[in-house]
Amino acid sequence: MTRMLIVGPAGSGKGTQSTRICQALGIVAISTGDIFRANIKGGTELGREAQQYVDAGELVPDSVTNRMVEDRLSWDDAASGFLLDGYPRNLSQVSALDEMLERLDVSLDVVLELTADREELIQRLTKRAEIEGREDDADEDAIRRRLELFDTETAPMIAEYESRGLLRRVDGLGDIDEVTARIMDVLKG
Ligand code: B4P
Repeated sequence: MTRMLIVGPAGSGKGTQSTRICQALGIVAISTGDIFRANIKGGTELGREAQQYVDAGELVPDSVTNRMVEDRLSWDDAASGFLLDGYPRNLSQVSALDEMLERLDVSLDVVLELTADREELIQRLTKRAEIEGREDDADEDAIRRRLELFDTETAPMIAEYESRGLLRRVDGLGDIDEVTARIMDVLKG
């Protein structure tokens, strides 16, 4: 059973690789971004709360996000392992997750960081905007804001997991299969 996080800037391949990792390990992928997008599409109350932030590339308020993750972690399918994609995204979410895991009496096995340079990230997001039409990918200001927030909010939380000895860094450049192979090597090791 594996309980893990995948972290990295927008466009680093988190969502793409999560699906593959979860298939290989037989665990469930929980993506905060996907949950927000599904709720926005479905017009739920959570979607209405999140939409303005997601569209602008801002972080959805911690109180909303933490509540949503705690609820999702209580589902039966998460009892046999999970991969959290896109959460936590700042130090305050790390504290909230620590408390959730303590209540569940479980701990994290590994935190996987995907790296890629800014030019590649922007290229990937721009391409996805053409293919999938995600609002936050189509807006240059929103992309810039997401990358900025990664540096100011998310990088310190990654440093926290590094200090706990949980972090494994994987180069996210190259084609999707190559990156998956690198990740699988790291997870086996
Ligand atoms: P996310 O859904 O997490 O969006 P993301 O950072 O862009 O990652 P995603 O997983 O979609 O993309 P990936 O890198 O796989 O968040 C969206 C928004 O939700 C946030 O801005 C925020 O508003 C909100 N949110 C989410 N979590 C939150 C939290 N914890 N707290 C507060 N707010 C939160 O892939 C990008 C593209 O690259 C894809 O098109 C893919 O095909 C391509 N790609 C991947 N790997 C590639 C490779 N090796 N080569 C070429 N292309 C590749």
